[in-house]
Amino acid sequence: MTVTTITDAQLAPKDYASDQEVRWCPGCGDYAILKAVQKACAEMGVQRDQTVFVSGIGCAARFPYYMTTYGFHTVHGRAPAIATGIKLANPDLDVWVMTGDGDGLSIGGNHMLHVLRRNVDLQIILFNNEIYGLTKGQYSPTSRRGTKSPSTPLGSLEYPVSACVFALGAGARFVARSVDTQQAHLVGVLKRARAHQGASFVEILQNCVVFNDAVFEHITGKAEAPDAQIVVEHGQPLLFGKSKEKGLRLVPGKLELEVVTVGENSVRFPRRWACCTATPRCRTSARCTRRPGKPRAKPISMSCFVKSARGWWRANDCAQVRKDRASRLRPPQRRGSTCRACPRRRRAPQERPARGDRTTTGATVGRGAAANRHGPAPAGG
Ligand SMILES: Cc1ncc(C[n+]2csc(CCOP(=O)(O)OP(=O)(O)O)c2C)c(N)n1
Ligand code: SF4
Ligand SMILES: [Mg+2]
Repeated sequence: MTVTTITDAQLAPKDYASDQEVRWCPGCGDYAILKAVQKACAEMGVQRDQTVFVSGIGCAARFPYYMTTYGFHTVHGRAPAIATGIKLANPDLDVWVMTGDGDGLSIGGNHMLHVLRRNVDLQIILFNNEIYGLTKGQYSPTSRRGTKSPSTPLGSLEYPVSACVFALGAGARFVARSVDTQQAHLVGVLKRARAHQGASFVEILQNCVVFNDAVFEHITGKAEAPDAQIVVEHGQPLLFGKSKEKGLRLVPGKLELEVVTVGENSVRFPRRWACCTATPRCRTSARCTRRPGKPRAKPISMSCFVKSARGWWRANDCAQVRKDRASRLRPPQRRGSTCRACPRRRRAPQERPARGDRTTTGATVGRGAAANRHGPAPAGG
């Protein structure tokens, strides 16, 4: 008889799906994200018993229930702190933070900032639906200006935060953006996020069919996507458009991007990417003849657009924590032994001043801070 052992390396996406009933609204983008994560896990051979999904509060935060890995549904905005603790306690675990735009950038904005700054080795997946879904549609920090919601009935006045720009500002070394419905792209991004050592930040544009339906239609719609998305690939020019006929380039001599058309005004792919030298009247060059027309809308970037090495948290800080933990677990010092920090001999316990003795400063031992602040306690006090 042949006995087949199923290892996690052979698991299929459905093996990462738990038996819990999925309670998102029908049509919610969260389903597609769940599917993509399960597919990515299967393709990467993720070990279920070595993986933890940590979430805060919100619709997105229900995620850990639906995975057959370990999981924590924690406190609003605090998933990064709890995930940091988990990673610290066991650096070998694969820890994912699943958060929403409200959870991660509103109440948890501070925690998000610091987990990225510390470069803790986590995958942080932010479901951005530009709304508080769970609490019935209030505007969130990513809602665009003018969003009408129960908490902003006349339209929101604030300018939104860009999740990716926030992450870059916090010093994140891996920042990516994808879309719930673009499965192939999303799975690829998730795999690269997991492969990165250090904090990986992935923003997913997620459709909330109930409270903010079609809010990303101008980016994700079939007709709009070619002109609105730019898929960033390492070492490749930033091309977009139906037949990749358009591109983004730096305006020569300026830290500014402009949209150009390949083949127009001497723009060629890819060698002349830097400047259109044969066009005397262009704004960017005295020799450029191109008359700048109406500025074209710039597409938003997709994929991983920052990835560089930096000392990551496990290597530096976990070593420090392990050292500290080891020193705490060391057997207690014997009486009268030498102090490890200085050549003095430790005082044996019987040499320590007894409760009520006066110290050299005149304070009384053993009566707490108040007794020391206010001098010796009255007799019998
Ligand atoms: C301390 C605290 N404050 C407020 C809430 C109410 N609350 C629950 S979820 C949520 C916002 C969730 O929005 P988001 O993170 O965008 O998740 P979504 O539901 O959109 O997936 C809020 C404000 C709470 N549960 N706890
Ligand atoms: S309220 Fe929106 S985000 Fe929440 S489950 Fe329903 S569709 Fe999804
Ligand atoms: Mg939200």
